[in-house]
Amino acid sequence: MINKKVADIFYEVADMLELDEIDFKPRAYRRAARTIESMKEDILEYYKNENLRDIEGIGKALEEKIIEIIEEGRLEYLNDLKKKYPPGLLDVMKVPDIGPKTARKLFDELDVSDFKSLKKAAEADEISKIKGFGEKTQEKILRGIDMLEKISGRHLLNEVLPLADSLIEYLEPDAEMIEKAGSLRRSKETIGDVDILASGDSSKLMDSFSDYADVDEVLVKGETKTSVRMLGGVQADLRVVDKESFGAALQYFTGSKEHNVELRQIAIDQGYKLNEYGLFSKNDEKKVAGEDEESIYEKLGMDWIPPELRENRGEIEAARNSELPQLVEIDDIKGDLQCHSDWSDGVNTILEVGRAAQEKGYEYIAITDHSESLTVAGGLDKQEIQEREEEIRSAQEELDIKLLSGIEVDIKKDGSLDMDHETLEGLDIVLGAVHSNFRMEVEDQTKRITDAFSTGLIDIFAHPTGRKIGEREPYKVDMREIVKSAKDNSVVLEINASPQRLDLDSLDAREAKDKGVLISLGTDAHGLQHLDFMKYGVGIARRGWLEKDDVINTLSYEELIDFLKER
Ligand code: DGT
Ligand code: CA
Ligand code: CA
Ligand code: ZN
Repeated sequence: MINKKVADIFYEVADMLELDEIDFKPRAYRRAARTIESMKEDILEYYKNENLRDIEGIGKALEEKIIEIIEEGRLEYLNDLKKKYPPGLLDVMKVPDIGPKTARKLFDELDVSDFKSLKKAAEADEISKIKGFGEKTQEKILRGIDMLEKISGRHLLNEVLPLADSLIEYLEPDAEMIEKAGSLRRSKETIGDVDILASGDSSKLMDSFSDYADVDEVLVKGETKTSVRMLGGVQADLRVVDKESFGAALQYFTGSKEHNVELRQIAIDQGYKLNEYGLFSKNDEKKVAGEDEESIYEKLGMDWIPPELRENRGEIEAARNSELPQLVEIDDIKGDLQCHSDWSDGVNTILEVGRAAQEKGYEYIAITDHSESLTVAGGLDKQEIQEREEEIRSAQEELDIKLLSGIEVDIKKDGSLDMDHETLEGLDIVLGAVHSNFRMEVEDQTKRITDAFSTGLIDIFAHPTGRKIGEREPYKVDMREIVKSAKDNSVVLEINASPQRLDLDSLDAREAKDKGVLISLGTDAHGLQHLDFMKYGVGIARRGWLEKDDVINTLSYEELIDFLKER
């Protein structure tokens, strides 16, 4: 769809205009971009019917610009804006704490024109000397640069998975076999590029792939591999192999590299050679396996290893000893344990949320609106919690699914909770979370959280490190202490399934499991479409070696209520 391209150009225009300190125009562009981006219909249809102005927020000026993008494939206005300011300033503005005003000032005073010159200026201690900036701002900018370098070129799962799924659906009729490979198959937290493996008529598959509507540019096209850049910038590789070596290729291109290196060594030690074509006997070069993955692992003397575990973190030894975990699956999940309604910052009513969760086949969903001190998110006070109770009761009458009346209570700076204890005790489920004062010393932050645990009122500690991938570093805590205290106080730790959080990450989740701490999954939904994030949370749980019994969302409603009462 061309919608994405138009939206991206409008976002860029908005950012460039903000550099120019124009007040209302950027907002109009940004609003139009958001509308166009979220429309189900292709705006090409509007263009053909000459009714683009029926779209909300599109007047004459924006209509003309959309037509230009559709007809010319570019927008002259944006090109002009880019002549006025270096386009690299858009990258500078991606650093947290740098808005258009700051970017402009850095440009005017220090000639900062792109990410590279920003880094140079910060490292040369030049930024701290600008009036009104200081050491602290420079520190923050340096930290932001560091974080962006880590994520650079990587994408969030919700940006990539739907795209890969539609692509596979589109290619399926041309393929004998087709599968995701690479980090996407391993459910990694972020994705570098999409790897797809197929067998079938190669020239037909490669042609279909290159012709796909969401392909922006074909980078390399060959008989065995074609690489493209999709609209929005995600790269995708399609590899086509013979059916006889599909399993070997799938194993190879699923990775991880670390897992493969280890596996290849084991093959050598046992007198084999392992590559993307198969497993071969070293003496006579005879192929002993390769059509499917299972037979390769079997010949090497181990159980088949689920892709999420293939990181060379002990899975090979476990597979040899038949000690791999029985990983939790999406179908084991009976409910969602974090979501927000329109009582705080969610967009849907409690009934709408309940209905959507019911349609997903859940037994229950916890409504966990924010508490009072989170004013930006419309946090609830004691009175409002009681009013909300009425609405939960009446929504419950309309539903088969069970609603849990809950809260995401703020843990304040001193470790106390942002709600009186009696009210908290009256709720079905209490999530505790840190939403402010992220930059405390590690000892203080840890104590703040463990103090909150020892009130005995917190059932689940939500998004335990507070990270937002590509936007905010985790706050500094001693995770071993947190896990220990969670164990002592029977607090459950959350894997937040929102693709930008995925927090706990898989390593911390595994550490928690090893120490006997239970995990809960919550999508943190603020709109109905977010309820679909559950699969990303399950992916992290699996990467963390978690089994069904480690995750409280696999409990039935009665079991869950008993558990919450007894803990
Ligand atoms: P990404 O794309 O950065 O999120 O991570 P991956 O794991 O998808 O990596 P990618 O796309 O570079 O390659 C896909 C898989 O192909 C990778 O997981 C393992 C395999 N592979 C690629 N290059 C090598 C290599 O040099 N050695 C080995 N053993 N395997 C490789
Ligand atoms: Ca990849
Ligand atoms: Ca790749
Ligand atoms: Zn939260």
